[in-house]
Amino acid sequence: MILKQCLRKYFIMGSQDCGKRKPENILIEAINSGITIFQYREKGKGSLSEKEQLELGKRLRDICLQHDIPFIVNDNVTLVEPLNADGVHVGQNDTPVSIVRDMFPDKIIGLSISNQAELEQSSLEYVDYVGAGPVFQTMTKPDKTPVGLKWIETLRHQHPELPFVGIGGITSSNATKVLQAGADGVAVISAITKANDIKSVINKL
Ligand code: 3NM
Repeated sequence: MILKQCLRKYFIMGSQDCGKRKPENILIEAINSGITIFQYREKGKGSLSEKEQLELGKRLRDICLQHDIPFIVNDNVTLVEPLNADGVHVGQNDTPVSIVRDMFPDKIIGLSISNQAELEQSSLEYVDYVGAGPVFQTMTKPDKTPVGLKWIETLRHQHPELPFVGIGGITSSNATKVLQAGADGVAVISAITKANDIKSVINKL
């Protein structure tokens, strides 16, 4: 599948996002409901040790493989090879994308870009897609100020062909606005991990 299509419904999850539910079960339900790509993001309060990350990562990786869903890891480049990930997503303060590209010439590389200054300092030539946000206020990253739909419009205007997703505070109620503003897709954590009815949420994304 071409990357822009893969980005359409981008699900991100780590064990810390799942409450009492099993990450494996949430992932399977999300895949059966129509997500198009998955990122394993084990991060922050309640996240697993490195050894446990590797174990859960392998189980989630296998589920994606069985269903032909691209599997991306967040930040941690040391997980890419052990998990045989399809790609890695990094932030502005993680391993620089030029180095990530040297390490993984053929993998998908994603980069978070939240504003014009970050855009100008980013080496887009090494990047396959961008995550733009937080579009709206989000409890998953409560300290980050939302950049709004304006940033989505600005990024699309400046880079008409760049594959990118909006991220941060996106729900079934506001996803359409993010797409209309120019994003190729929407990336969500809590809209899916906290949903009572995962299928219904993903249908509306
Ligand atoms: N990155 P939710 S916002 C992981 O702006 C992440 O780069 C962001 O979680 C960014 O869907 C975010 O629960 C959190 O709002 C997304």
